[in-house]
Amino acid sequence: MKKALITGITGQDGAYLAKLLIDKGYEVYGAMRRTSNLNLWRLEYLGISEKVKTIDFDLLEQSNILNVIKDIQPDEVYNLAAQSFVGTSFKQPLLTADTDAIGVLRILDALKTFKIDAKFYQASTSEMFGKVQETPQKETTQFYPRSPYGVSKLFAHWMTINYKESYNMFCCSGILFNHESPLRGPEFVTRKVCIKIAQFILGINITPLEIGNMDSKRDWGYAKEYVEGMYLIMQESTPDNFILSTGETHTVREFIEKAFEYVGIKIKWEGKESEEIGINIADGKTLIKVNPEFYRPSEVDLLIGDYTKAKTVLSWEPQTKFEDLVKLMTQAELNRLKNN
Ligand code: NAP
Ligand code: G4F
Repeated sequence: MKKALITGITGQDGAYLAKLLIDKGYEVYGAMRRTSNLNLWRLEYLGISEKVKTIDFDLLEQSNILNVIKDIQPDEVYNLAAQSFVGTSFKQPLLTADTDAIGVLRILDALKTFKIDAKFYQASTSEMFGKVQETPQKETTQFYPRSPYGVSKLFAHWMTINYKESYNMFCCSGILFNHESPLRGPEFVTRKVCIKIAQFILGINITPLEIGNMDSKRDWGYAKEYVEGMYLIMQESTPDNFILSTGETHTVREFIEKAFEYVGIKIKWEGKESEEIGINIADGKTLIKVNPEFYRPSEVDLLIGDYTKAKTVLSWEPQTKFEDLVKLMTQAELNRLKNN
């Protein structure tokens, strides 16, 4: 039985990946930091909370990382833990760098120190492309990160490559474009929109959706499919970096329009920039308004990934299209709220 250590087990990808590996017969160790509330709702949602062996782990604590690596002696380490919210990275840049940059180095160095022959996967991100230098973005596209999060992840990405090249370790990265699901954190724009729509429809909260920049474009895929790509990247005989994406891009505005459309509401837009509002055509009510609080000091305007390498080498391909993703997320929120 192979042993996998997954950091970030309480997050969206950690939960989906744990389910995939358990189904494949792995012994899964889920590394999680201590919080005042046990945060296992995603593992419970997937019915695997009893099957994951949870262990205390914090990316900020080197001695803890050393002990975990030494005790478990994993075959595969998936480092999914991170301060993953771009907005917060502007407000907490040092914490973000300590977690997302130095935290990764702590793990790499622990693996090197104990000469553990484990494969290591780093959760790299399309945020590293930032102010994009080429469209669509490929594995060879030059990086230009635009946030403390993106800069920290780029450090971790290069450290992963550096440990591979310097110490002959199996270190690889997935450069993943945005991937969403009903398990997405509520602060990310897709789930935020879907939660609000479910609240409108069920009459729980009828204040307008407050939103930031609606013109940025993202390449949104379905998280459940992306963890399959992570697994395939780790099964290669030589470590390499792969983009996982859909090859399509849509604005935040389109996501909002499609999600409202799914519940039978057509939106018309009035006003400009911070004064813009979205109105229900049927009754003239304001359902959306821009709140500049959600703007970022510097924005990533456009992301669209070329996943040709993953398709050719790994036979990985995304299945869920943008509109289906919007529908499945909106429906999941409606179900969740009705059941509660
Ligand atoms: P997520 O839902 O925000 O999960 C992040 C996980 O990291 C949570 O389990 C969190 O624990 C944990 N964590 C945060 N700080 C930690 C620390 N100091 N020590 C240990 N654990 C810590 O993120 P996700 O969407 O699953 O993404 C997984 C990874 O892929 C992240 O590294 C993210 O940056 C990267 N990524 C995500 C996307 C995407 O679109 N989802 C795209 C590209 C790359 P708590 O539950 O305690 O907060
Ligand atoms: O949903 P978001 O917060 O995701 P973002 O910034 O693209 O980052 C996500 O994807 C990255 C991969 O490219 C990951 F590495 C990262 O960990 C994370 O998972 O924002 C998407 C877009 C941005 O342009 C943002 O400015 O939506 C815009 N936006 C507009 N209004 C908003 C809002 N974002 C949030 N979170 N909340 C808003 O009200």
